[in-house]
Amino acid sequence: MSFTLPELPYSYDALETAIDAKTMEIHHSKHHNTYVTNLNNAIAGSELEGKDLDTLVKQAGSLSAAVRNNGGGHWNHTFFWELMTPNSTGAPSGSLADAINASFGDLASFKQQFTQAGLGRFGSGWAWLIINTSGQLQITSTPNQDNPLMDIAEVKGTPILGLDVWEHAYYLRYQNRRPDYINAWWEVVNWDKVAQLYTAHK
Ligand code: MN3
Repeated sequence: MSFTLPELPYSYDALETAIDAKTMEIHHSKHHNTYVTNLNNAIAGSELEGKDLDTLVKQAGSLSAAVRNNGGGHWNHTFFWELMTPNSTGAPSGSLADAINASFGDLASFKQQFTQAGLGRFGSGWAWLIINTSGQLQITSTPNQDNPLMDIAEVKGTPILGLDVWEHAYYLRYQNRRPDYINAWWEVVNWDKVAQLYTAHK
């Protein structure tokens, strides 16, 4: 069994308020697709073939760079697409909102700290909101296509929100202006999905 590129849950132009259709198309059909292809090539004929993606990612430290980078790339992008929607509620509600307020003060402070994690990631990588190994919400970031599920992650936990801050995620519209990209991205966050993940993993 090999890995396949998942369909987006919306059209390429659905997030236009934050991310232009051309960027979405290239990001999904070229970048993500390449991670899938390279992952399949990297595990073909090896003992890793047939293992599920979570299992691979969690043992990243003992994998080749090709499997770690492309497996992480496939996991991260599959996750990222689901965390955006053209019908964002704009803010979390219920137990997720309570947990964010308890951990970060209020939503504005959370957004500011998460944004800072994305801006502070030098070069390419991701910002994350995770449930850490103590069961607490925590903001972290990872380089390249690493993620907090990986055994080699500096801060480990289960991601419930993630943001791609590679230049390929925003360069066509925003060029070097990563802060503008992150600022606009908040408008398309799928808070219902974040809440689902929070409830499932807390
Ligand atoms: Mn990307």
